[in-house]
Amino acid sequence: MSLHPEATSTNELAALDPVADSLVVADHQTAGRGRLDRTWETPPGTALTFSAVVDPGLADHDWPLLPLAVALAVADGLRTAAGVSVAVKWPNDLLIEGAKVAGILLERVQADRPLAIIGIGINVGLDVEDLPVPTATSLRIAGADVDRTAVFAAVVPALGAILTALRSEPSAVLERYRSECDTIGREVEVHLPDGELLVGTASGIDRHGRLVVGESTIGAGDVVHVRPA
Ligand code: BT5
Repeated sequence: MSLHPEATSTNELAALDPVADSLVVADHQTAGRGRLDRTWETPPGTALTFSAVVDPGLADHDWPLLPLAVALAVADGLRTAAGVSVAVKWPNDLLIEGAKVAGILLERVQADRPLAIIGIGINVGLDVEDLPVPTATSLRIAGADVDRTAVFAAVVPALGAILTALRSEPSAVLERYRSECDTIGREVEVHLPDGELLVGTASGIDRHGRLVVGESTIGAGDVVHVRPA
């Protein structure tokens, strides 16, 4: 494990020399990254920001399940460490009462074999005035008085466990995701990468981890939960 008092982005650092089974942790990120070139911002000392580099040992067709599985693991870790009720929004946002407490950025890099860089950002000790966006929350705001080390100590083994499960029985992990994903059954707005907006009821998750909305299956997009269907 490498621990950095300050880093641009742990995903970026990990990608410079990706080593399987390593962890890159930053006490603070100065250029934290979200998906699609967005930013992930957290004030110093308040958040857990790290990346795990793993060889998931998956067939190519099961790689799309990885981001979903990681969301289940982070949810498990948060429940264990903080006793909070966490919901998973497709594909891998972790919500408490509809607000985002953690985000995941998964990247595939080619080393001697394909490796996954699993970036995880968890809002731990932020107060309301620290929130980077109004749609965010933190464990502290949710009433959990827990430190970053305890959250890390719960999330890392949960991640190991889900990766083992995914390797041995991907369909069982997908089934668990389907039963836990809070998006299913809701009316959603999906902002697609090409700028298009799709509105409908999310009816399920297909074999490849894509969200099914009406006649469409969506591999990538930003979902807004409108209301329960
Ligand atoms: C994500 O992107 O949710 C992935 C975030 C991954 C962050 C981790 S930290 C460790 C590792 N190293 C990195 O550089 N990144 C990973 P996305 O779904 O695109 O969400 C980004 C959007 O969430 C932003 O555009 C903001 O609207 C919002 N946002 C930014 N910071 C936030 C925060 N701390 N909490 C909640 N929402 C935030």
